[in-house]
Amino acid sequence: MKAYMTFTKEVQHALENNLPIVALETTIISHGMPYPQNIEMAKQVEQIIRDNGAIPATIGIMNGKIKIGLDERELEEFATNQEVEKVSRRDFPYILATGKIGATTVAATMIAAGLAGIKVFATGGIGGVHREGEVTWDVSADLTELARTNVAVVCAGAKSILDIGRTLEYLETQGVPVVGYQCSDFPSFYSRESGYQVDFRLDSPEAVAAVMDTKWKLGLNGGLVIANPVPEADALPHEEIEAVIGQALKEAKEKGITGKHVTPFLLDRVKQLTAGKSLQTNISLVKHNAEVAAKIAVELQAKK
Ligand code: PSU
Ligand code: MN
Repeated sequence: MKAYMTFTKEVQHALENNLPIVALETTIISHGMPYPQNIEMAKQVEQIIRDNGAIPATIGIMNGKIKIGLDERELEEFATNQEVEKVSRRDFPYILATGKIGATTVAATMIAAGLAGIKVFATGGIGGVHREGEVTWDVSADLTELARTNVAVVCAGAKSILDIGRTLEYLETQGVPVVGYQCSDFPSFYSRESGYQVDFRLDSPEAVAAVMDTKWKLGLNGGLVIANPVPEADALPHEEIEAVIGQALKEAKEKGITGKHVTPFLLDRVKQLTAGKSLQTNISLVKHNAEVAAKIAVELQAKK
């Protein structure tokens, strides 16, 4: 896969000089938020990573190449082009061979980051086992990627469009540590709680970096989930969001939405049904994750 990768000068320089780097995904830009909030978010998040001492590497696919680091014009393309496809592990060969433009999910970003030697990745929320997954078998490839690829994913937990209990059970089976960053309850994206506990609570970036470093020194391959709750001021009340999610799930079922279209459909409906309130929450939590991820990347690099 390395033959298909290109690096910006900045990321190349950071890799050669062992500087801390934080990977970022493009699906959140192309399929997770509307324009122009998506491009504003993408730029702000990169700036937050720089302000906290690390180099951002937003990852996406264009012209038959996996790009590690995107310039402003390319970010704008991911934010505006309606043709951008959603790329998970399954989709790399098709998107690369056809030269299409592809936004990477958590799973795909982990693959590219892992190969590039980037160990820390900031996003919004991870995919998981969907509600009624025992019937539909809809289990995000993000979970199988977390089982095999050595990247820590800093996120605000998982949205309750998912079955959070089964998602955590799956991660346990696959040996993926779920760390609560300054929290004991696993956050549910819009809300700081889910009613489920994390496996391990850690309160500093150094402590998180130490667990990551130890996992990989032990030869235990795979990722970690670093769950970082949305800042209090931007959290949405649990009951409010549950009602909206119930409605969105009902519509998805009625419309017969399946496969990779399920998550974008639900995200879009939740946004519409909360009249944009969820968007502000989403932006706030991504920025917070970027800050924490940069601090972890700095501490991890200090161990080398
Ligand atoms: N969850 C969110 N926001 C997102 C996604 C998930 O709260 O934008 C995106 C991420 O890119 C994630 C993908 O990797 O959706 C999961 O899609 P699927 O469920 O089809 O695996
Ligand atoms: Mn799915």
